[in-house]
Amino acid sequence: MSFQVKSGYTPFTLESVVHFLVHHNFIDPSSPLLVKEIGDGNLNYVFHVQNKATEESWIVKQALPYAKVVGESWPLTLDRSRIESEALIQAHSLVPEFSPVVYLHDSEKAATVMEDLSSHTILRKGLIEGRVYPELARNVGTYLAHTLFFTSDYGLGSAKKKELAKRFSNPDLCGITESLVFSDPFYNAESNSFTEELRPDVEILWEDQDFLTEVASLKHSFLTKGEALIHGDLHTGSLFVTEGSTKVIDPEFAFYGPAGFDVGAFIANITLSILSQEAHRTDEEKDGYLAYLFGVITEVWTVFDSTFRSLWDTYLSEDNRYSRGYLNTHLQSIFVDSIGFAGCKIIRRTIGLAHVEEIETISDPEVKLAVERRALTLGKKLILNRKNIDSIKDYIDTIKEVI
Ligand code: SR1
Ligand code: MG
Repeated sequence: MSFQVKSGYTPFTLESVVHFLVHHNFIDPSSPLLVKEIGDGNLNYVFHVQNKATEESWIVKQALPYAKVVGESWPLTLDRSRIESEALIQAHSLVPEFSPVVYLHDSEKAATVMEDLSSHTILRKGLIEGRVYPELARNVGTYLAHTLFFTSDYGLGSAKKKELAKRFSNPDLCGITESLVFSDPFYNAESNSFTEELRPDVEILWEDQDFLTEVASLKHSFLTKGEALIHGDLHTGSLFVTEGSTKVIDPEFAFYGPAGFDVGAFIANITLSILSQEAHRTDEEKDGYLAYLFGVITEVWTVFDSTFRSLWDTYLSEDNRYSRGYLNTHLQSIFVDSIGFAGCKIIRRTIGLAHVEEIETISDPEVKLAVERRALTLGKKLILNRKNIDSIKDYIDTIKEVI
């Protein structure tokens, strides 16, 4: 397999990443350094470089010319590295408190040097450990409202929005989502992966034509609804948290897409955490922790909704002044999309290519199977009933019916 990469590109080693930082004047060649590769995602290398004398540190994220999770048989554009760095810079300009600082992007090396967030934990891991993040829902709701409003026609004006959209054409990464979220889990695709005991449940999904038509309708929205510059992969592995701080990372899937895709991704991944809790908490802990997670879903939507309304009231673009009365309809459409996309995401993480740690680490096969069955039942309900789920309380009640 050969790749079409720029002539100066080679994947970094622990040594060459240091040369790269020296070349860009971040460090002196004589600095005493600690260098580690810490990437645990599906696609990239992530290096942590620390100057032991000054304790300054950096993250260097480098794209590989293929999907690391699959191997060299799945080539991927290195341009996603540029898209990611530009999306981070864009988010930082709107919500600096929720975005890491980008220090430098080198397009030849497909590498970005950014703020080290080692003091933070990946949210998915924190939720597996049963941690509580009191600011999380408010921060994510605020992040979503600002990024999704200010990059839309309503926040930016239609001409500027079209200019911005030119920089975020992202066909390779959108192609991954189109396959792994909206296509492969819904037929007998090679990329799927699930235990044999789940097959009868999966085959029921594959044979339900009304259900497949609803999935096709959601896929059509993903393909065509260029509402806002979305993160595109806002799961709990794309959030770095402490008790008081929330940072959104990894926007390499960013493109102009449906606003509900980001909201739905976050809600879906909190829902997967909810479904898996019976395996991770003791009976005494479980109810309290579930109440916290239900509260996160409720609050993220209510904060998103109220913040988006107030941004609309204050900053609606001049060219959309006659659309002012469209707000309720617009938010209702984002809500319905969010529920449907959440359903697709819950199903893809259960039977598709890339699963989630909170379910994969369940050691009792019977408990794991029961959790996976509930995930499929819930995902299907959300997709089929999304237009009748009228409020975030209805969404929570739908999860409660299933568990
Ligand atoms: C081949 S990449 C698999 C998944 O990892 C990313 O986080 C995205 O969710 C993608 O679908
Ligand atoms: Mg990622």
